[in-house]
Amino acid sequence: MDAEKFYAAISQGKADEVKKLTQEALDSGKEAETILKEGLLPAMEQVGVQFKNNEIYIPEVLIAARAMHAGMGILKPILSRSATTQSAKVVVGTVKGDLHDIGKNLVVMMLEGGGFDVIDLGIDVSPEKFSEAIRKHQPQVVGMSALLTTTMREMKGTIETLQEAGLRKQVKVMIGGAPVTDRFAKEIGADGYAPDAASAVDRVKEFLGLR
Ligand code: B12
Repeated sequence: MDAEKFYAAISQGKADEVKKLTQEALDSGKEAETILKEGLLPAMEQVGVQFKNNEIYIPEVLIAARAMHAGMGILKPILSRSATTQSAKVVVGTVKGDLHDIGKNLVVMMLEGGGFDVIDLGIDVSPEKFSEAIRKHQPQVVGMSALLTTTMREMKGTIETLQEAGLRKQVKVMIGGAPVTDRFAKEIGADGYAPDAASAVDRVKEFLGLR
C-alpha cells in the first residue's frame, strides 16, 4: 500500500481515486484496519497540519475530509464486522451556541473508523439534548466540541445539567476543540481531553480499558 498515493488523492479531494485505492488495497489482502491506519488517517492528519500552518484553507480541508469519507464508506462495513469492533457507543455534539463542526465531524469519522457506534447530535446541542441522547442511547462516552471561547463555558453547563439529571456517573465525558485544554477539562470536571481526532480515539479506548 502506497501512503503517498492516499495522501495525493485525499489532499486533492479525489473521492473516486480514494475509493479505488482503498478497494485495491483490500483486494491485495490488506486488513481494513491497516488501510485506515496507514493510508487514510495519516493523509488526513497531514492535511490537518497543512491547515494549521496556513498552507491550505477550509474548503480544501472539507473536500479532503469528503474524499477520506469515500474510502471510509468501503472500510466501515468491514471494520464493524471485524474483531476490532468495539460495541461501545459514543454520543458526540458541538455545544449550544456553537456552529463549528469540521473538527467534530473528523472526530466522528475517526471514531467510526475505530469501530465505535457513534451518535452524532450535530451542532448547537443544548444540555437537555445531550441528556435526552444519553437516556435514549445509553452511551459509555459523551464527546463535546467547542471552537469559541464563549461556548467553552457551555461544556461546564452541560456537565452540570448531566449531574442534576443523575446521568453524569454513567458516562465518561471527553471534550475538545481548538480553545480547549487539558487544564480546562480538569477545571470543569470532564474526564478527558484530546487535541485531535486521532487522539480522541485513543482517549475513548483508555476510558473503556481497551489500551
Ligand atoms: C471554519 C470556521 C468557521 C465556519 C464554521 C463552518 C463549519 N461548518 O464548521 C463559520 C464561517 C460558520 C464560522 C463562524 C464563526 N466563527 Co469561526 N472559524 C472557523 C475556522 C476558520 C476554522 C475552524 C475549523 O474548522 N478548524 C479545522 C478543524 C479540523 O480543527 P478543530 O475544529 O480545531 O478540530 C480539531 C481539534 O480541535 C479536535 N476536536 C474538535 N472537536 C472535538 C471534540 C472532541 C470531543 C475531541 C476529543 C476533539 C475535538 O479534533 C479536531 C480534528 O483534529 C476558525 C479559525 C481557525 N483557524 O481555527 C474560526 C474561529 C474558530 N471562528 C471564530 C469566530 C469568532 C467565529 C464567529 C463568531 C464569527 C462571526 N463574527 O460571525 C462565528 C460563530 C458562529 C457560531 N455561533 O459558532 C474564532 C473564535 C475566536 C474565539 N477564540 O472564540 C476563530 C478562532 C477565528 C478567529 N481567529 O477569530 N467559523
